[in-house]
Amino acid sequence: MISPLARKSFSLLFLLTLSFVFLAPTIAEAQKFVANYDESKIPDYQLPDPLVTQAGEAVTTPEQWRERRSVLVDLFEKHVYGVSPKPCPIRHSLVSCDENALGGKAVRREVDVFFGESDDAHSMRLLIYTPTKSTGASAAFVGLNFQGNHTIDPDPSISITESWVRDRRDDSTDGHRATAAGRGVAASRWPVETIIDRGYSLVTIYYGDIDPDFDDGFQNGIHGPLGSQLDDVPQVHRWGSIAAWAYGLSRALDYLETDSAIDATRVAVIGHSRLGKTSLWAGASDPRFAMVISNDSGCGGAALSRRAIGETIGRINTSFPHWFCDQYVKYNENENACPVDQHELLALIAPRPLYVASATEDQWADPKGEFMSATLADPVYRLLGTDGMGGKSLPDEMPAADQPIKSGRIGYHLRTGKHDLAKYDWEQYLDFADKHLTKKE
Ligand code: GTR
Repeated sequence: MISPLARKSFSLLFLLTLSFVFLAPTIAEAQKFVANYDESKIPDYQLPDPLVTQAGEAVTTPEQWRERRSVLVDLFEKHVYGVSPKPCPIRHSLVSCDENALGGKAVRREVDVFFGESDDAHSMRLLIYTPTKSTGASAAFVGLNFQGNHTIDPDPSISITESWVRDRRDDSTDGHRATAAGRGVAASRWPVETIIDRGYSLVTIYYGDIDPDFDDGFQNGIHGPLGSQLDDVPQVHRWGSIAAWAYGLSRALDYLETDSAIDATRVAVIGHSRLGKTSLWAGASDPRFAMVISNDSGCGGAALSRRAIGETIGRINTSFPHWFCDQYVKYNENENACPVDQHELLALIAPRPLYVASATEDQWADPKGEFMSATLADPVYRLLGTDGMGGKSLPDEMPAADQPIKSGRIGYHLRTGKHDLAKYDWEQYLDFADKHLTKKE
């Protein structure tokens, strides 16, 4: 005989099991991220004004902006990208030189730049093309690449990176190492010959040389050897990978200041996607970059976080926990609490030329949010005496696809096509550079 009490407990257990079986998948489902692409479902938000101090006072002069700027840099460090160490001394060594690259149009060099003076200092390899016909030092584009320097051009004499690489489904990688099959696979993103023909140098570095792109608790790459300098900085505010990559770009610029073939006062920093987030932070945190280009940088780059459309802070911190500082997690599904938004990152680049680009099929990166961000940086550019986006007033609407806005200090275009760095993008950047990076006599 089963007692009434035992029967009761049995039914309770049965009910609990049943609800677990049916409810657990529903809970998991609810936690699964579903991107919003509907403008009408954007949560209410209020954007911070770059020209209003944290104490609520209006910033009306370039002097006041300088103060405001340093507060904003500090906020971006502590809440978004993390605090980086002070610049370390660098040393460099020439690895290879081809005076007859691209059929004689360019000199191609590989230069290792070391983070520190010691023999065992961590290093990154710069692949440098300079135009042979250039008289004197040339302006340059500097950008990180995703798969290794050997992937940007099929030239078999470019060394294959020995750093950790993300495994691909093809034969360009093998057990997190790059293979010769990857030579030139990213060439469409790096029109070296066109850049050289237009009179510019190109400097590119594999981003994994600086910091391998996986979450290891901020230990590998330069995080390990340089991180000890941040002992006084609370863990939550220490640099993530984007800050480390940006730090690498600044050390590359330190080297370029010593390279007589390149005019380091005329260097544009360029990046696509996560490396576009990186070029923006590099340009914002290092005012020596004379021009800044963000190609499809999206969430944590040029796009406004508070719109929470496409990729969100919560989603990016879940997929890539190592890109930002740990504090940034506080703003997962809580964007309004973040003391800054990304238009203020763009404003930090003022008055230097800034180009933001989006692509029609890249809704994940929120093209509209990228455009709005660029327009919201305009008042800072105007306060500093430039023409901002150009024209007397700002465009009310996004430009149509393939109709670049590039007459002012802030450029923008929406390219037809997918998330990529394409020939069309480069054509606009080269025109923009012709306008802004020409030598001042
Ligand atoms: C995506 C990420 C984007 C962007 C992109 C990339 O997976 O969600 O923010 O950075 O990667 O870098 O290719």
